[in-house]
Amino acid sequence: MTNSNNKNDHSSMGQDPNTPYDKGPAGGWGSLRGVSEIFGEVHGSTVAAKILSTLNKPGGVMCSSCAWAKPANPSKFEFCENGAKATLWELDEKRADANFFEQHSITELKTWHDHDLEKAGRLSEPLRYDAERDRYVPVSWDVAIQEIGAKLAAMDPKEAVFYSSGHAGLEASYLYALFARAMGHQNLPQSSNMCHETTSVNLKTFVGTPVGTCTLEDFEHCDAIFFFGQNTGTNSPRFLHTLKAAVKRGCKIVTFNPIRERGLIEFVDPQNIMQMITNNPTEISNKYYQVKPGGDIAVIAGMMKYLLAREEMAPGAILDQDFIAAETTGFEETVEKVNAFDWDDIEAESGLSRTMIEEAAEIYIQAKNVIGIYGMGLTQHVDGWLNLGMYCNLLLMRGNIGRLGAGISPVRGHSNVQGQRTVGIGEKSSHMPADKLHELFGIDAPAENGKNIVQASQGVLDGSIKAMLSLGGNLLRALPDNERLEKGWSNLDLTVHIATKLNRSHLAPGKVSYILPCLGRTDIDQQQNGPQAISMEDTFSHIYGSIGTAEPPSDQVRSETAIVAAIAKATLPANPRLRWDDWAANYDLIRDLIAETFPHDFSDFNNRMMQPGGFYRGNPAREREWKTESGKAQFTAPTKLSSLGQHPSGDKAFTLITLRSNDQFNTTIYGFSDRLRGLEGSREIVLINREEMARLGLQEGQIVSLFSQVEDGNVRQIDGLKVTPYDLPDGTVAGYYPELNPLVPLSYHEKNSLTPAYKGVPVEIRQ
Ligand SMILES: Nc1nc2c(c(=O)[nH]1)N[C@H]1C(S)=C(S)[C@@H](COP(=O)(O)OP(=O)(O)OC[C@H]3O[C@@H](n4cnc5c(=O)[nH]c(N)nc54)[C@H](O)[C@@H]3O)O[C@H]1N2
Ligand SMILES: Nc1nc2c(c(=O)[nH]1)N[C@H]1C(S)=C(S)[C@@H](COP(=O)(O)OP(=O)(O)OC[C@H]3O[C@@H](n4cnc5c(=O)[nH]c(N)nc54)[C@H](O)[C@@H]3O)O[C@H]1N2
Ligand SMILES: [Mo]
Repeated sequence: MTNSNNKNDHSSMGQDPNTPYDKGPAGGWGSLRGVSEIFGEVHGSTVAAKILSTLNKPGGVMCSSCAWAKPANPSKFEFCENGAKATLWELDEKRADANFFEQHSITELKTWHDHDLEKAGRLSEPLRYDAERDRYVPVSWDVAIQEIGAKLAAMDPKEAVFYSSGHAGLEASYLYALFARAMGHQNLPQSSNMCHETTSVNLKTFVGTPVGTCTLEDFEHCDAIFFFGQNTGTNSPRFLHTLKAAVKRGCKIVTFNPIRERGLIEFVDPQNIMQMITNNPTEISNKYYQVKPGGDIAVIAGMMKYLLAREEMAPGAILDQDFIAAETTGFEETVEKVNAFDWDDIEAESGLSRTMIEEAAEIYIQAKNVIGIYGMGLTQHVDGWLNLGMYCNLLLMRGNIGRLGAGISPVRGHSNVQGQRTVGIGEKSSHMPADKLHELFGIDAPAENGKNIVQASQGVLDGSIKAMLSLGGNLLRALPDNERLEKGWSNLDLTVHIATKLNRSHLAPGKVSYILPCLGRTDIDQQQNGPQAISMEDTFSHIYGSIGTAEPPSDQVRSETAIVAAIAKATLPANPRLRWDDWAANYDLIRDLIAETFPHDFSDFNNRMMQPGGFYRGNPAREREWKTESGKAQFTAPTKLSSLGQHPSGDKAFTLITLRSNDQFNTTIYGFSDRLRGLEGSREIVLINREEMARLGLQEGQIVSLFSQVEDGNVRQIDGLKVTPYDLPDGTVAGYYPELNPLVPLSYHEKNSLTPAYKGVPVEIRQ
């Protein structure tokens, strides 16, 4: 019930969070310090320096952190603070080896902090859980693979789930997706199910593509960029260089976010000596509006009302009527619904004044080309579909999709999260063409869809799922309701983790449980046919090759591709067309198969993968080819003004936003400094503004509990949170992911895609 993951007290009294904006701009000296702290702590060798110098450059290592583009003409250092942290974290010289596991039982390790589990070092040999000794013990690869294969072969395929976090390259991912379908299931959930699934499902309905329509080139031609719920400074810092260049050209940036995120306010380019010496930041956002969580539909409805009113005064001057008539459907109904909304309600739901919303709308009108950026602030809400529908409406009104300098642009999370979907990871039959599977391998994939991560988790709880394979990731920290789920996990017959570092999910072993250590992106991948490259896709649908150059952590560590191939071979009946050994020996063969399976996206894959700037697989909506049901871009008539599933009720009730700090990559906690927000020392905190503190009689530093207000018979509670004053809208509290995940019910998710609504949970504060 309580947050037990707190053995080491890393807290020191934080700096005064009431003035978080005096901590200096994003980038700058702070980012260099952030890197050097990890550099000194984890790895001081020249190998690390060498790898960093090749990061995100053609022929080098593609960063394992975020999915931002790798430009054709990279800077001298084409990496950011967080990319460097991710790289150095992987190049860890410490080893979580047999000796480590001999010393620490699972019961003990469960009391460790996430940070300390990963700090144990790189996993370096295959391990099997020994229940009697409550320890993971070394095992040979042969025994591990044969036992896993035999267990999988003996079960109903639909009882197995193959999860992947968005790290693994296209080669391993394709084999994984093929393996599942050859076995007879499509239970292929992915981290995007907790992330941009709202995009994949809903953007497809609105404009006929599950991914964004922009490329890097558009940022050279846009006149305004809107930001809804994406935190660039922390989550895709290299984007700040693109923004800086756009600002210098005179491009306007308008941000809607409940939190004043440093990186969207100002930025000192750590690669620009003059800026560093003078500490003279570039101002990023012209306008920054602290919308209430879930208030974006109201904001956009207000902006649309303003556009419609202006159009009425000067017909043809504001809207792109030709575009609307020729390329879209649903406009009239949408106009009717938007005009029916009252300004008082719009102001109440958004927390912003009519003047502010009209001011933003005027900037939108003045710009010829507009890009709409968004992130988790729009996707992780119950009515996330309507957030995106309204955003598309706004852009479509002035023809801002499908031309240079304009478009809708989700910023993806994991470095290959988008690419894994492109090559077949996903629970739907449509994710991998059935005719190709039949033609190439004689496989008939199941016609019915498999389970996404919410459905798979429900299956763990109700006992219908028996085996869980994880290609990376840390589900028992990342998922909602993780405390409830952890209990269900131990009832699984088989759990297999293919991982680089130890995490909490490994500590909930099923009846038979393995940890299989794998190579990371930076490691040399030596196979029978020589060293291998792997590939990945960025948020702009560009595909790049990546070659690791570091010595692997031990000779026992295998590539993800080789591990997946070996388990598949041990599970499936022999089929001469499934050449698992050959594929593991030479990844060129896998890329040929990817090109044959998805010819439109990957033709001539092997020859193009090292192209500087990556090769573009194209996007139909960018060409105004609308692959929707109607063959047109779809306006969405709004049904409500808030994307919250449930408004909090009562005096002590608040909407909770769960946040990432600048010192974490998802569940990997590098440290305890959220430098850009001026928060230091502790992650067990609850942010709330001073007026709300006074109203409730709360003192700074006081310890409180949060209770979830979603009622389904389960009490969801977190104790021990330190009250920390912070500039937030009224009625809003915030705290860190993953610590607060037990408060989010598994059933509280976006309507169409089931993406958990991590950004709008109704909670109550209790003293
Ligand atoms: N350093 C670092 N980089 C990362 C990650 C990491 O953990 N650390 N994670 C990676 C992954 S997997 C992903 S998906 C991306 C995530 O990157 P983002 O999409 O930026 O996601 P978050 O940091 O969760 O939150 C985004 C912002 O939404 C705002 N927000 C919350 N609720 C609302 C709302 O209702 N409306 C609006 N307009 N804004 C709101 C929050 O204040 C926050 O600034 O980052 C990737 N990059
Ligand atoms: N409350 C709340 N919850 C959230 C979110 C939120 O905003 N709020 N965000 C959600 C989002 S956007 C996402 S994407 C998910 C993230 O969910 P996951 O992707 O499942 O989690 P990660 O923390 O990225 O996984 C970290 C682990 O991956 C393993 N790993 C690292 N590198 C590699 C590699 O190269 N190969 C392999 N095989 N393993 C590797 C390591 O063992 C490490 O411990 O969390 C979601 N959960
Ligand atoms: Mo994500």
